Amino acid sequence: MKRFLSISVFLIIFQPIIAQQNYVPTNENMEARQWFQEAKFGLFIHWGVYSVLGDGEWVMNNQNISIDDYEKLPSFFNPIDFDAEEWVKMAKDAGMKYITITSRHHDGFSMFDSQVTDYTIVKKTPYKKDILKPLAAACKKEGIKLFFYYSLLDWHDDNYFPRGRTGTKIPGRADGNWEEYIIFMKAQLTELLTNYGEIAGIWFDGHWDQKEWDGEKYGKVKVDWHYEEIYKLIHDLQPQCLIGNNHHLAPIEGEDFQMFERDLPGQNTTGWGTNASDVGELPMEVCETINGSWGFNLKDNKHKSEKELVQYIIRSAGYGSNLLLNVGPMPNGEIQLEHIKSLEKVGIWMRENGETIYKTTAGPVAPTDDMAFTRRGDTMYLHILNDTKELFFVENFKGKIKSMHLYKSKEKVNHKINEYGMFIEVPNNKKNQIDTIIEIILK
Ligand code: FHN
Repeated sequence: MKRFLSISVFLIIFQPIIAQQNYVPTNENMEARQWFQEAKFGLFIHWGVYSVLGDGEWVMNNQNISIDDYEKLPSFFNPIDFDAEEWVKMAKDAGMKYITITSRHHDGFSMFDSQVTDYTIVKKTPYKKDILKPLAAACKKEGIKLFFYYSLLDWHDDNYFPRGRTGTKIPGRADGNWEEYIIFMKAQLTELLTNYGEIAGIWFDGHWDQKEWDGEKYGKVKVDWHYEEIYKLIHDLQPQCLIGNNHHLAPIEGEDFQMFERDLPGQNTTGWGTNASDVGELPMEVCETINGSWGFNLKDNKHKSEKELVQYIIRSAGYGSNLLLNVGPMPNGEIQLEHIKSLEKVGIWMRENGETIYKTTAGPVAPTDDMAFTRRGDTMYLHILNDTKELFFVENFKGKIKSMHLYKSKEKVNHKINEYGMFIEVPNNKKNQIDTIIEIILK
């Protein structure tokens, strides 16, 4: 049904971002932040009806699939091999401490039982079941925390109007009412935070869709996202629930963690990421794909090696950040075998070396291509990642060292510190292909 732009929408356009005013996190929230900061590794899951087409989660936009045609997709989505317990065990065995799953992505399809729309897995697919329910139960059973990804942007709902920068060529979209859209999101968030037990966090995405873009840089946000009300609603329903928003900006008041997409904090290698000056004080999370795609992509064989995955965990931890590593399950509910196997290998590494990652903070020197530091109290771990020289140099290292040895064998490591930094002697035959860990005890 065609709906018209209301006057109130005109009035709210061009308003600045208004965040949860004077937000004081509760004790539960502060404890949750601490847990999050220590957790270091989580599983990201992008799963929706788009998986049927095997062309990623942006397929609706990329192929300009009309609303009518896309609405046929749910009838092909019947994930009879989905086993929530298997997914959770896989994550746990990989050393992951939490799972973040797409409850609703940009295609606007709800993967849960929502009463405020008919466009849901329960009402529109032959599967007819809510997948978040068994996932929440399995997570609870295994002691894994659960976060819900929630898209702010929607290519399906007419009320997502004014339109954003993306999805503009999707045929069949009508004008709607922004305020109705906000009411809808609040109702869905209430469902997500009421019907699935304790939720560790809400992971927002899509803010950037409403930013002006001149082809080179982003400009003003065109709408009022009502963050103040939305963030307050979440914290009122579940005070411990951590709010993160993938807006690529400095944290907005009311948020509890900051995320970085395919980017180590402050690097902005993508060009559209977060600038170094916008890195805040909140716990951090870097997200990255296990191959090259978020949603299932049949032709994507860029599977990352064990070395790449483990080194990304280490580099993230070297910045004091978590890594949220993504898989895109197939439409039958299975995770690709290549990814299961890679996660098994990562799990073995984490069981042997997790002490140097979990519960650590960033080290004294920022990570480089060749190394990263992690630290817990007076113990520092130097992770040598890509070095073949026997004399390894850490520029700008300062600190008084009590002892230094190889993490595994406990063999003593010779070193020297001068005004330029620290020289460490590690014979090549003592080096590990993925990570040579040196334990340093400070005085
Ligand atoms: O558009 C999304 C994309 O599909 C995916 O969900 C990633 C995950 O960080 N975030 C958005 C792009 O910034």
